[in-house]
Amino acid sequence: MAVSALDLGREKQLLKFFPEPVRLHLLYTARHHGFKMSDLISKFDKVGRFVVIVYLESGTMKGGYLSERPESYFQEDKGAFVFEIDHQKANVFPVVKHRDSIIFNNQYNNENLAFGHCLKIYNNKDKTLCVDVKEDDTYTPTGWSEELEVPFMDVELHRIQSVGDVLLNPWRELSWTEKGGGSLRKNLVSFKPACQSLNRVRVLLMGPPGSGKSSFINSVRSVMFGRVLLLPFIGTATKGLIKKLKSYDIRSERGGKPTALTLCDVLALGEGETTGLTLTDALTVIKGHAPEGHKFQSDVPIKAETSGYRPNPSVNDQIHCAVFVLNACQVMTTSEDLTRTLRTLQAEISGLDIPQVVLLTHVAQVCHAVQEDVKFVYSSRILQEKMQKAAEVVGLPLSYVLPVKNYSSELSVSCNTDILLLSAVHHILQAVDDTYEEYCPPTPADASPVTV
Ligand SMILES: Nc1nc2c(ncn2[C@@H]2O[C@H](COP(=O)(O)OP(=O)(O)OP(=O)(O)O)[C@@H](O)[C@H]2O)c(=O)[nH]1
Ligand SMILES: [Mg+2]
Repeated sequence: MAVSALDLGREKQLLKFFPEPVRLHLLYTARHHGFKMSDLISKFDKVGRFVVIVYLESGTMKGGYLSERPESYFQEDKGAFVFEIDHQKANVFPVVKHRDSIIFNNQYNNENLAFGHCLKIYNNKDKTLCVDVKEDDTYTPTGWSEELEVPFMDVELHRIQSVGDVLLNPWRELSWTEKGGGSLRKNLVSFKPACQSLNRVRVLLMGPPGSGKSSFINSVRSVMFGRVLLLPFIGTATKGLIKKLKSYDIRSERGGKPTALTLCDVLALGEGETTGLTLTDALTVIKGHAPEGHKFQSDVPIKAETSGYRPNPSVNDQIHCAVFVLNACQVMTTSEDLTRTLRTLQAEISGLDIPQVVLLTHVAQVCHAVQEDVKFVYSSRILQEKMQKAAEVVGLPLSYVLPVKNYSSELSVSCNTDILLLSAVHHILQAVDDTYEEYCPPTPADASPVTV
């Protein structure tokens, strides 16, 4: 495991350079990951603020701060600074000439990262990591005398994380253990709806294009199969990939018995009644009139004449839980049109006495702590805000919002991602039981005498 060489005293000095309380998150150490520029560059996160530290053999620490991931050859960074810390002093030198604050090159064999000309990290002729220091007018005068290939012991890259990002105590409890995951899985496998007239629970996923409806289905199936499935119905199309009503039974394992859960995929919601899944069609699907495989057309609503139309759907043809799927990365900027569509749907579905929840996807994309480990979902302040917004957009209470991380780029399943997905499924099934237990008429089976 990579461990930082930073001792507490020098870490405190370094953290004082930041006006707000921050903490460091180690991404790279040369000693652990390799003395090559490509190793260092590959460890930058996609977003964030970063600090590079060089531990010189003299005992001094020199380094630089970037308020953004380096991307371009000359990167303007008004917040950049270089610094030096040793046992007597800690000095910070803010950038003066913003335009040249960061010089970056990640071309193969020519990789380098430099803070003006004050501190340059690059590969030497032997393709090993190497550091030059000197004084340069890009930053406030450092008084550093020029030293090429200065002897050093280690180079580290850290991400700067605001302390306020992670709450000390999670605001919802979840057992992040294999045992906890195992019992959630068992619950799903053995689940039988409390209402005996229900054979199975049909859950409809509705949301804008690309929100992760199909990925959720794929992810739940992946959890049950124990490996990430690669299926063709997941896309990156902005206009919506899935056009049909398609129901997926969730099996307990590959080739195993179906659980009582069926997840239904539909055309993405549009903004208003003219594109995407219309309000009329959504309600027709929910009431169970729409046939499996129905191909949606925004301008041709489903009606009695539609091929396969069910005029008298049974309780088992209906949808038993409506799930609004929203992307955590986009929820803050939900358009007025989409908000109106979601709220109208929510109000209409409430009128049908059908439980509703919000599934918030892409949770690892909005918070570093969650990206590191999804077990931080309920400790992440950023995510809490996104969940509050998701609740507001749809018009449901926060307790109805379920965060998930769908499998997207991973090739194998992971315990905590599974737990979060299974927990969402658990809440959906719970919501169905809570609702249907209330008003489901007793079936003949209820009245039959108990046989021992
Ligand atoms: N990182 C990440 N990516 C996700 C997540 N959910 C979905 N994606 C990605 O987002 C893209 C769209 O996902 P889909 O599942 O196809 O979205 P959809 O809602 O079914 O979209 P349409 O069928 O087009 O309406 C895909 O590239 C997925 O891999 C998630 O939780 N995290
Ligand atoms: Mg889809």
